[in-house]
Formats: sequence, structure tokens, C-alpha cells
Amino acid sequence: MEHQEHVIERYERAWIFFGLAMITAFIILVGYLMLTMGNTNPVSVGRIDPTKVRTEGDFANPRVEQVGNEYVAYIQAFSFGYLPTEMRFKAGRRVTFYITSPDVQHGFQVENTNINVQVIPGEIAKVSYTFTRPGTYRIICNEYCGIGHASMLSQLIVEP
Ligand SMILES: [Cu+2]
Repeated sequence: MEHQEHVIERYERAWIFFGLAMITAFIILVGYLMLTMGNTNPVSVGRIDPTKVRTEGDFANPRVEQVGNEYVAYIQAFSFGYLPTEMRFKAGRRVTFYITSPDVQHGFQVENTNINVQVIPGEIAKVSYTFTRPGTYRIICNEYCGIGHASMLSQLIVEP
């Protein structure tokens, strides 16, 4: 009986070690990606009444604004598309996206970057990114949002 318990403890210790090793590996990996790809962890920066998104405040006028050497974009992710429909940025300048939804949950992924945001009605998501390569980037909804989900696409253009 006593012998059996020792065997179990050895396995438990191995699993605890494995768990800690995985956590350490993830911290190192996330830290490395943050340093090399930019910190694009999306954060919720405030609440908003989803019924007023289309009529009041910054999101009622979806746009890209140039602020000094940087850009600020106010984006509506709705069923089934994104506003503004056209976004242009100059390469090498920091872009801060503010995104919200007037209806249901959506996603905001920019292909070939590590921008991947969950857009929740009632919340304002913020994510910053500096595009280094000029080109056209597809925007994709990664949260199932209804019948038109598969065609919920947009794009943004990064100019040289
Ligand atoms: Cu969607």
C-alpha cells in the first residue's frame, strides 16, 4: 500500500513539473512574439451602449484619422461587414484600432499580422500595430456571427 502511494507521488511530481515547464515555455514564447511582432494584445478600453453605436460618438462616424505621425481608426464590426469600407495607412506608422459592434459578437483579424480581436457588443476593443510591408491585407471575422459570417470580409491598404 505504502509502496503504491510513492509510485503515484512520482507521477504527480512529473506532471507538476510538466505543467510548470509548459507555463514557462508559453511565457517565453509570448514574450518573444511580443518583442518581435509587436505587442498586439487587444484590450477592452471602455463600455459603450451598443444601441447607440450607429448614432452617437466616434463609432457613428467610422473613419481613419491621422494624429501627428500615427493613425487612429474607429471601426464598426457589424452583421455582416466592417465600416469604414476603405482604410489606408502609410507603412511604418503606428495604427491604433478602436473596434466595437452594434449587434452581435464579431472578430477582427488582419491576415498576415498577429492582430486578432474579439469584438463584443457593449465593449470597445483597442489594438495597436505598425504595418511594415505595403500591400492589401484582408480583414476576417473569426467569431461565428450568423448566416453571413462566411462572407464577412474587408480589407485595408498599406501604402509605401
Ligand atoms: Cu462577424
